[in-house]
Amino acid sequence: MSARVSLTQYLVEQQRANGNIPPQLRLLIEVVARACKRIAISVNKGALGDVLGSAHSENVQGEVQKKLDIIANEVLIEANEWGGHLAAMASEEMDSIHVVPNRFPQGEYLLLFDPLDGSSNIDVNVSIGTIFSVLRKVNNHRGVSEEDFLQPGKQQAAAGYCIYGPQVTLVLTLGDGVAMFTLDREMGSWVLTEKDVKIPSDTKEFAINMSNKRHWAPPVTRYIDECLAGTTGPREKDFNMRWIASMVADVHRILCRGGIFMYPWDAREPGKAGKLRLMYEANPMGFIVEQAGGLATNGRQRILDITPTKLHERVAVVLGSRNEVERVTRYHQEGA
Ligand code: AHM
Ligand code: MG
Repeated sequence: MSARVSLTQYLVEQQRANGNIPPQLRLLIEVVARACKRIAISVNKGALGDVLGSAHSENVQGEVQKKLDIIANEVLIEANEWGGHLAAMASEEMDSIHVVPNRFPQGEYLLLFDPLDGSSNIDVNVSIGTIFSVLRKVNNHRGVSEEDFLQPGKQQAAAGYCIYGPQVTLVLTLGDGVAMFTLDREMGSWVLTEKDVKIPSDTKEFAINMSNKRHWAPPVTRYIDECLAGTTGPREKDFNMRWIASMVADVHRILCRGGIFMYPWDAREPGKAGKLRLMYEANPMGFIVEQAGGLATNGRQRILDITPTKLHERVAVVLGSRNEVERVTRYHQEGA
């Protein structure tokens, strides 16, 4: 049997090989991974713990929060605020940033997260996840403000997600490829189970919420209609469809076997940008997908090039297998 490589060993070896993981960043990744283990325990308790159902509160986007949204948010904050690796955190579930309290040392990184992605799946026992993104605090001034977070996604130092599914898997990029770690529940440790993850450039599988079709822009309708036309249509092949309604689970499938994921421009949303959040969902997933050889755009522009104007900004998302994302983006450029 080949030797098992732990997350710690992987990070140490990456640092030796590439020098791209300063001690604060390594601590940050290990702390987030540990927090994900705690969240996994709560997720697994389900109806046996007091974790299911609504918390009867709303987040800044006006969405009703689930108990697990709040539990996961608290676990991530508590785990991360004392270590000295962070200046501040931002979360999909908090109105404004959480600055590391004065009683702890301030670090040089900023952490952003969607603590529990796929909230609508919590109570029905379908895969959900935690998504995170790491930025450097680039300004050297004392203190930290929301403005420090408004950096384009290409400046991320690291990004990852943890999927709570049949297995608990942590997927990580530090800008040098993508690695997957599976949680060994008996040992309580993360074991490297896949490195240099690559998304196939071609696919016959798309993921989109078809019930929104009447709200899409013409380029998206054209792309999906062509997929649905099958072997006698312009694509001359049959496509399969999957929609889990947990971005983490849909992206994970794409990393494992290819595919295209779209949460497009939507005529109902304010600003019509779509549903997903740039800084907690699109940027980290865009970074991971690019590092695995795929592409991520908003239909017109590379996601990682967008400079955010506010913390909770929404964005249209098209990501996954390179040739399909290029096609959708070309249809947007052609106007339909
Ligand atoms: P959440 O962060 O509140 O859970 O919302 C994001 C989720 C994504 O994981 C998923 O792709 C999408 O919302 C599903 O939306 P819909 O229910 O409109 O299909
Ligand atoms: Mg989410």
